Amino acid sequence: MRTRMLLATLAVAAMTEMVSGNALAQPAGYNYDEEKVPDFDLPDPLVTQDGARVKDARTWESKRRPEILELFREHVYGRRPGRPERMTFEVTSVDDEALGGKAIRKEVTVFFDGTADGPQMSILIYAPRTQEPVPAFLGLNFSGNHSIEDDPEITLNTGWFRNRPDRGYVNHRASEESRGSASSRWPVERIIDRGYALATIYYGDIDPDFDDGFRNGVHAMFYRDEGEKPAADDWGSIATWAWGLSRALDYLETDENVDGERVAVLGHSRLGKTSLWAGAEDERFALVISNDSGCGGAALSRRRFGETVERINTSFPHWFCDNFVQYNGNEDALPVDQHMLIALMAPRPVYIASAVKDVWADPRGEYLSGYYADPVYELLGKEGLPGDSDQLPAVDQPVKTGTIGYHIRSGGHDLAEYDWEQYLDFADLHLKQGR
Ligand code: GTR
Repeated sequence: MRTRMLLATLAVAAMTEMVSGNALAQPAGYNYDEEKVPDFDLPDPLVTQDGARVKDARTWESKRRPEILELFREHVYGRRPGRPERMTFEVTSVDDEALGGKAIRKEVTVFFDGTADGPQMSILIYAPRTQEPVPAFLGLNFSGNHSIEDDPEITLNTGWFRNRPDRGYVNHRASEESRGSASSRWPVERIIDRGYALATIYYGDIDPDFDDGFRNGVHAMFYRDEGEKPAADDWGSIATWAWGLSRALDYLETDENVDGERVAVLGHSRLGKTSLWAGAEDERFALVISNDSGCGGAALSRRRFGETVERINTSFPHWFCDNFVQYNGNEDALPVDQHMLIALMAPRPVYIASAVKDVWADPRGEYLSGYYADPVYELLGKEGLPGDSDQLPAVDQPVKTGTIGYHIRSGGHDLAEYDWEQYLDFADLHLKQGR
């Protein structure tokens, strides 16, 4: 797996602050030139730490997969606790006639420590009005459950938000004006019409997205001692959000409208990094989708194209575990790269999506993760990425017939209706056909 060589460490330069969810301006001082991508060696997903080649599914499952998972926990995302013993669920609202009568809408509160004043998250669920439980998409949202649909019945989230006065977020709080402000990203009616349920949670319910030394959100439950310092391999925010997705799946497994064995986890950008890590940590997720996840998500770190490990650890010190900082400007020392994260989904279906203008996220690096994960799928008897080419497919020409799906869409950094259409087709293939 020799590609091209490391020339120099890219310095952290002019930091243009970027607003989450906007078509991103590309900060200056980073590499956007394919010719300047350094040569590098990728660790082989099918060679164990002690140098033995993995030749069968059994060795992958019993030895190599657990080894890779541990490496990501220790060096990248951090370790997480299990399911809290005292966790409880409470259905707080149900409307059997939502969306003009075609859907059931409900809200469910998850009390992580079983107490009403402890940490908690609210799941908003839409499901078609059918007799049978249906497959579902589960994804975190950036702006509150009330932002996905302009509906006064959805509880307005009272937690901390990034200010966006133009969308009704002022003084770090959401106002009535913010209802439906993210509806372009959540085509609820279309999802229902295609026979799927949708479940979503505000990511800040699980862990507010700012650096507070791993104290707020659900971390509070696990660091009781004031002076206790989180360990270098303790969970960062991405691992915490991913843990929240597993807790939502714990609930969905009990919901009569949803088939808990057919839940696709999806996320955009930092929440795409999160959906990938959720799928790696929790094999109950039947399908995993990364939308424009970039650095620390689907993009290969060693390419140092667009956002780098150093830049992400500097701008967002709370996203990864503290050990990840060792790889700032030192990507070649990483015992993993992100193709191995994709390989952790195998043999389950995974879809990676990029956008042409989203160069900060390195579309080619996102594609290559799928490409280099493919041998693991082949070993497990699945067609991974169709075509077996290391060249990006044409724009707006999805590759969606294999177990690894991919597209590069025209336009910028966003979760668009086009993306959803491909995910729905991919889900039809893997979660509906043959059942
Ligand atoms: C950017 C960050 C990206 C991506 C994005 C987002 O500022 O550099 O890695 O996660 O935010 O989540 O919107």
